[in-house]
Amino acid sequence: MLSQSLLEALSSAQSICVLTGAGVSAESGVPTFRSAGGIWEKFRPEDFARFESFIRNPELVWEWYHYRKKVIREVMPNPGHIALAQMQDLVPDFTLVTQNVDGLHARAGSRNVIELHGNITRSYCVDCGLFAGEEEQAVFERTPRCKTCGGLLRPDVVWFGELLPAGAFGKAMEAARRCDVFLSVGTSGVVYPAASIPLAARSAGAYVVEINPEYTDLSPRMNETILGPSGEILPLLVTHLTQRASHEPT
Ligand code: BV8
Ligand code: ZN
Repeated sequence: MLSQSLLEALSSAQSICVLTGAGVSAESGVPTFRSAGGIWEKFRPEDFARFESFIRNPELVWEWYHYRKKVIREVMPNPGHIALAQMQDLVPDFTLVTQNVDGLHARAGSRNVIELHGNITRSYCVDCGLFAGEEEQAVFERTPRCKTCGGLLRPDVVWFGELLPAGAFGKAMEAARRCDVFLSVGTSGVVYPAASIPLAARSAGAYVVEINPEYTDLSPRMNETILGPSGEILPLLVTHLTQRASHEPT
């Protein structure tokens, strides 16, 4: 199933970097944004994931995030998340970068995940900046308010036109530039600057593999695209890396 060139690249890889998008959570039952049936079909990304839209109609934007938080509470990590959590212990240098805000990588056991677009389980006050506690999160008020100053709470995610968390993008680019194998998993590659990370890996000489049931905007720039669901493909890579580990001199 895996190409000879990928098997060779994995056999000698000391450093692996992975970028994931919404597709890696699809098999857990979390709707993606842009593939058929994705949530963006009802909610256009540029309209909903934007601060101006939020201030204009916080209730409507919160309705979308309450829906997504509810979905995320009810799902489990899938074999793709679990494979990435296993992979981190099979090479000396492993970095997982995600565009997802669902926290499923950490729930699967991945450590030090670089969350480029924030995390939907955290909210903070737009006026005083204070983060809301878990208990405040639990209440699905239509427009949650800050307990300290009464300001509007917002999800701790990166909206269009907003900067990524300080340092996150730089750390991701460093990992991409030093890795031997780069995996771009479950992302349509349309949102920047995240989509430039696999391209940086490619130009730095990594073997770059895209894992997605469909071709994407990035496909022509990859070393190869494996057309399949990440929940099936990623465990195959882990099997190969595990076999390699068992043959290595201890
Ligand atoms: C910034 C909020 C700079 C969190 C999101 C013109 C050209 C280029 C860029 C721009 C431009 N105009 C503006 C920009 C910049 C803009 C941008 O990229 N726009 C795009 C749409 C053109 N980017 C920004 O604004 C970023 N900030 O640039 O700031 C700056 C500089 C100075 C001063 C101020 C600012 C901020 C970007 C973050 C936006 N936030 N969401 C949330 O609510 O989630 S974007 C949203 O899309 C999500 O965060 C998501 O993570 C992201 C990417 O989507 P994907 O993860 O790829 O998901 P998608 O559904 O698209 O694809 C899923 C894929 O999975 C599909 O390919 C499908 O085939 C596949 N799949 C399905 N099933 C499976 C599968 N794969 C594997 N297995 C399966 N089973
Ligand atoms: Zn406040």
